[in-house]
Amino acid sequence: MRKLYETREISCQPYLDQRPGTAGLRKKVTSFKQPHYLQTYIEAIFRTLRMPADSSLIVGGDGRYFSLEAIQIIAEIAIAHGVRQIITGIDGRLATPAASYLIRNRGAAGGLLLTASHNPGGPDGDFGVKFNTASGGQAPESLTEAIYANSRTINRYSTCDLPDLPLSATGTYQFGQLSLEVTDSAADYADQMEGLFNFEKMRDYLGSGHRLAFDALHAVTGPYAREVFCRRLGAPDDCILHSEPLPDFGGFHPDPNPVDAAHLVDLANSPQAPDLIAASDGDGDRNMILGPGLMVSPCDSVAIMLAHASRVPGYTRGIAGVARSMPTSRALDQVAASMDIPCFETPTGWRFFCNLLEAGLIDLCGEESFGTSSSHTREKDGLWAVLFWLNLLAELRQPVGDIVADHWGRFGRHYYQRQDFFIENLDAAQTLINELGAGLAGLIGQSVGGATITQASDFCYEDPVDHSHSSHQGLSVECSDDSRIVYRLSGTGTEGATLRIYLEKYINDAGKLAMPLGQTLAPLADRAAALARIEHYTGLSRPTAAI
Ligand code: G16
Repeated sequence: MRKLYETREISCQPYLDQRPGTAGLRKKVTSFKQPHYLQTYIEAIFRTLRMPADSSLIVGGDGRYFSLEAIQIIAEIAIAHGVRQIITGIDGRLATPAASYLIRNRGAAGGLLLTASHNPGGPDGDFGVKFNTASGGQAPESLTEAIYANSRTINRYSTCDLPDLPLSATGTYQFGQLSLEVTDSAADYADQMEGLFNFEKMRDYLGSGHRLAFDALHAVTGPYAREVFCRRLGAPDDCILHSEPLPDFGGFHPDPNPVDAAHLVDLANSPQAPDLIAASDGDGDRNMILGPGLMVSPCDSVAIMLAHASRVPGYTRGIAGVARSMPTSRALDQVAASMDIPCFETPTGWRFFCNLLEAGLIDLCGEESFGTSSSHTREKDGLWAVLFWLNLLAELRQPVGDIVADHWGRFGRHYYQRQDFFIENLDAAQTLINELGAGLAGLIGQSVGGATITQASDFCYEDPVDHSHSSHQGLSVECSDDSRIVYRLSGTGTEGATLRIYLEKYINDAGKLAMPLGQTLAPLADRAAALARIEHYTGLSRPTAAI
């Protein structure tokens, strides 16, 4: 009979498909359940990292299907690699921003975040593993590539047998040399938020007839939202919708956007619309902000936050700089320029913000993909963004729509939309990008749809801190009518390919700031489709979704 805690070696065949995408390794649950699949990847992480003996590790995630089995497997491999402490949340649940905070706060060697973020869960859904470094931030590209290279060579891994881990309540347990701590990360998180926002003012606001609706989409944020909004801010229990975390997210697609969370757009457009409506995603790092009659574009949201940052206690000391991903609209740049602070343009993927945050070059950053955060953590943070807006509403006592309209009146409006084309054939999608990329230089000076192409480039980035280079990070076409089109392939899907087309048109004419979005961008969408010959390569004449 095998002895508990005794390290043993298991032989296996390497898997060749474990290359992480935009944010960690994401695959179907069925892939992760293949024999030794997760084990191989975890072994590759440990071999690449060579963590110091006696390290602590944060392990946990959005609680999706397969999480509990994964935590058990990871703990057994971790102990065989000398890890002496694992900290996790109740039922193994840790929101991504809370995990990032715990890594930093507890001085852990890093964290294994078990999430496929906004991708659906359940036995036929997706699972994912993301490694975060001791800084709390996502592993940089050089590290994920090294892990991938190692994963292709793994033909044995070290593990041991542990009893079933008791994860259902807080406590500290000892298993041989491993100490397991199950912590209430919602309380830790709420404490951190109390240091950033004016809770008294928000309590007054909510206590004086203003209403909030927060939809946790049956994902990880329910307990956090209950702690923050109900226990600490006095909001009624029923302001949290779908608050119970479920392994399959209750069938929701846990992506807070106007297509997958259309019920919130309906609520915003109804006569009963609360003053602030918000949602987060599977692992709690994305946010969607709505007010009566409108959804705030994530690109506008981060720009508005910057414009009003001095009203929020955590940011009164000033903002050193800001950053956005390349496809995100330039609304943020406009505000940064008015404040005379730098605005960095990075490739898509939160990991690219981490060096800038760590070096103190930026304090606020955001992406079109419903992610916003600040230097308080090294991940994007859904509830933090909702609290920022709630704090702003409590300060300004204006409806969300008026705050947005005032912002456009001051800075002009960046009309913005992302169109997603789901393409079954990955090769067809890659050919489209390759062909468009190869012809970029020839586009400059051409006339399209009444405008002239002024710039066309394949975005590459040099990190200002470590000077690493990342190439082929999206194709950008700018036109003389203050418009821009960006093309890139999604890096978070688990089947086929999703071509993302980002449309942006800047208008600063007071009489034209409230035009219908779709209608305003329709000519640009036609231009984008024609330039990339989308129908020719994919057979698709319309986007699968417009967000
Ligand atoms: C991840 C990254 C984000 C990025 C997004 C884009 O989000 O963390 O920084 O903007 O992917 O995804 P895609 O490559 O599909 O456009 P998440 O929330 O899935 O972790």
